[in-house]
Amino acid sequence: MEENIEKLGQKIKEKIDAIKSMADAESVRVEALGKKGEVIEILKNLKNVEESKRKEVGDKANKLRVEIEELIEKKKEELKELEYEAKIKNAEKIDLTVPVDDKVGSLHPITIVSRELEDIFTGMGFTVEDGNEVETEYNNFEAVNVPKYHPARDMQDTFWLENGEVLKTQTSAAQNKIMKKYGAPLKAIFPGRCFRNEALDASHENTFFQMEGMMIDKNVSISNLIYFMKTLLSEVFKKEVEVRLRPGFFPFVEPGFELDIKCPYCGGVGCKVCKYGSWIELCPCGMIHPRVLEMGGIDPEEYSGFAFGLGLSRLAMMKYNINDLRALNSCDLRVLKQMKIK
Ligand code: FA5
Repeated sequence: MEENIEKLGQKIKEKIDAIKSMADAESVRVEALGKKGEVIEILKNLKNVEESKRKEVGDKANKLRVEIEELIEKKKEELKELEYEAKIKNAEKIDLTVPVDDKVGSLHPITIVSRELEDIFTGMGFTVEDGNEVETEYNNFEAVNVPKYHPARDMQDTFWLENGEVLKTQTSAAQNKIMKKYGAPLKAIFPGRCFRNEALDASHENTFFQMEGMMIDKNVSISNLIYFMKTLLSEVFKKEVEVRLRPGFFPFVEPGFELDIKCPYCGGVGCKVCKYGSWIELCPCGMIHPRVLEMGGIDPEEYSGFAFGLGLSRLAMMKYNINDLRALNSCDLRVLKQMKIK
């Protein structure tokens, strides 16, 4: 009997060596270890083995069962690996030119608003620039006139990396690099993801989007700023939008403003969107501080400019009547399906 087990083991191992496909592997497994498999039959019939030899035969058959299980599993892994390599080598080629089925998904509301703004601004001669998400402390703070230990740093609770860099708290962090890259005159916008350590609520997220804009030239004034913002917002909301400026403090602009829009939903009568205040705070802005121009390599005696930092997430929220900003980052398909816009 023990000799038979050895011979059987030999025979099964030869079959395992010859396996060429997953189907082969499965049939060898069933033949040996299935309900009526050869090894299982030995175990089932142990009661018929002479008592003195029963334990020894049982141990051997069990050992063989385990060994075969392992060998077949190993073979399956090898086959998977070969299949994968073959796919990479030749078979699967993806045709990137096949038209996308645009009924399956949709662009995210923030992407839609961002692209809409990019179209409007490029039509007015602005370039669209990229910014980093990880920034140096210098670009995020010092270069926009927020020195170390200045109380203005407290306005933005920041995520610091171990190497001393930060997750960008504002798109203004790209101002210095863009000034150095293009010099004056320049007209640029730079949308981007920002991060702050915030107490979260319906209008505050720890990860949100802003769109920065800068125009620098000779004789740029606040009137230019108001003109561009009015044109932009009227296009976004598809109607004439009334704006007002209030004084606002940002260390990198002088004077600085908060730009509010007359609520585009109720026309200023008062509603839930404007919290019955008639105006919505949307876009801090101002004339770029001479020191910031200087740090960007631009002569403030010759040039002036405006900058603004539009809250893109909040604009998307308003445009699409979303009453909680957190829904935009939720990645919850049930929520995003309701926002399927284009
Ligand atoms: C700034 O970030 C300035 N860098 C803007 C600026 C640029 C001013 C250029 C002057 C010149 P503030 O912290 O207010 O400012 O943010 C700008 C906008 O980003 C806010 O009006 C708001 O719409 C949006 N925002 C700020 N924090 C959050 C947040 N936690 N969640 C969602 N949106 C936010």
